[in-house]
Amino acid sequence: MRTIVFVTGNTGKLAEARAKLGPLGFDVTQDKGGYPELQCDSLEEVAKEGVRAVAGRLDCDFILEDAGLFVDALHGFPGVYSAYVNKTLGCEGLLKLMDGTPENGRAARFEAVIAYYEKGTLKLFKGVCHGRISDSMRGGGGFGFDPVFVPTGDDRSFAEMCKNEKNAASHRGRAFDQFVEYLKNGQSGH
Ligand code: ITT
Repeated sequence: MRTIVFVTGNTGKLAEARAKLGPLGFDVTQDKGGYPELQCDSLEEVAKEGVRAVAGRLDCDFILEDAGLFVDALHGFPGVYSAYVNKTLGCEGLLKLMDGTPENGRAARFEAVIAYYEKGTLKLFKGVCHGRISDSMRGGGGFGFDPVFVPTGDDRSFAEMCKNEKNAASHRGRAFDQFVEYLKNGQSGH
């Protein structure tokens, strides 16, 4: 069993990483040391800055992941500000911002960028999941904006799915698929 150190304070992300990687023979351990999330224009930049900070204190290979929800009707908001907006406005606040937006104008996508720092070299793996913002909160699972996000091809919100169902469709699951491919073959990523 190979160990992967995941630098995250988010137990929802950690549980999803374990559900995805555990059956593939990887033991995911959490590092809660964190890193400053600088105000950057893209998830990739946030992740790269995070790696810079963590590489200074950890003496081993590690991953971290930056994710966000991009809502078309809000011109991509909350995007790189998703963690802050989730803490302050929450799902209810997001639904209020979307008040009056018709069904066909509620498109949104989740994006996740995994940064893997391996022996001084950085690799990025990106996953995207398209969907829409529902008109009410549904489901008790998951975390963050899961109760209001319905992935394309399903009628259920992420919070109504079990971890494996969410991982099969989600931005994080897709980013981890590429990461695992890289670990197996030593290729892809950028
Ligand atoms: P880290 O310690 O890993 O940075 P975090 O919660 O601060 O944890 P991010 O900076 O990546 O993580 O913030 C992204 C926010 O976007 C997160 O807090 C959620 O509110 C939301 N989010 C990201 N992925 C999500 C998912 O799969 N389901 C629901 N909400 C998600």
